[in-house]
Amino acid sequence: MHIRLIEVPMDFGANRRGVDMGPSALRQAGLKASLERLGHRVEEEKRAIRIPIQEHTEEGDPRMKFLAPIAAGCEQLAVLVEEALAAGVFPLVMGGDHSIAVGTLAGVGNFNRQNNTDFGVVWIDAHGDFNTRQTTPSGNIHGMSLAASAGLGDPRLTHLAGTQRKVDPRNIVIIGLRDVDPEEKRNLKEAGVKCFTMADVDQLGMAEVASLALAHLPAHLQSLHVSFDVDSLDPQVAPGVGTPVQGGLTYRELHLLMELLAADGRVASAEVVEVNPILDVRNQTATVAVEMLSSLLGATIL
Ligand SMILES: [Mn+2]
Repeated sequence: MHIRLIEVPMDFGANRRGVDMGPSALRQAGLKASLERLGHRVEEEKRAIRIPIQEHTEEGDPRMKFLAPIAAGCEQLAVLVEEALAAGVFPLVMGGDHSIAVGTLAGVGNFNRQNNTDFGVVWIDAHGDFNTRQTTPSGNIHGMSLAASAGLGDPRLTHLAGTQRKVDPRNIVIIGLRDVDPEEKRNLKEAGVKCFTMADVDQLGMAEVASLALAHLPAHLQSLHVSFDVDSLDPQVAPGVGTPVQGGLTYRELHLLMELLAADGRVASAEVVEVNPILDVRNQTATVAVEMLSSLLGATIL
């Protein structure tokens, strides 16, 4: 496969600095070499996405903190993702906090619209990221990115890179969910997003969860986008994240999920977000993330 690495050193969507160094941490953990060992051709997106320095920037609306720089970065990202897909290249987006998904999904959505195709989203995350300006307890936009991509919330996010809804909420599955705000819960239910919580993983096992998730994303969806938030993993495995939540996926559970997603054969784009090297232990979190991405992109045991 032909893969293009797109760096988005975005830290405006989360409430602490450090995730802007996520791309460096992933590179240090050997992302490129790991993918090349699998036989992929890996190239760099050379047009840098410019993210201003947080301390030089106005926070703005406290219910949508730093909306302006986030929207500007996401507009740039949407173009790069769409261009990669149009060139038949797999965009692998390295965050950055999860607010960047607004840009990634705008790019994927626009590409699919252009081609009259449809796609599904596999959102692997401890959180729903399904708040709006009205329901957010924190004002952090990384908690609104999936909702915005599904057409919910402030038009300055939902209309980014085009006024249309980027993804049909019925074509979204969330896996690993364990920390949802009260009103966010209602948003998820009303939108009809299919959620697999940690209780589902515990009761059914990951093999069954993956099978149900893929069955929810039927064959008329020609491609899948995987949005991998490293806080889906248990903090013991992935301590270098801004918003850790106990009781997360084990290494083996997420590894199996990635292998089963790869075996499905429809994954055409992916992003990895919320790696925070400041909070990490000897780059453990980025290292695990690279191993998971390698499995998603075809590494097999035998
Ligand atoms: Mn997230």
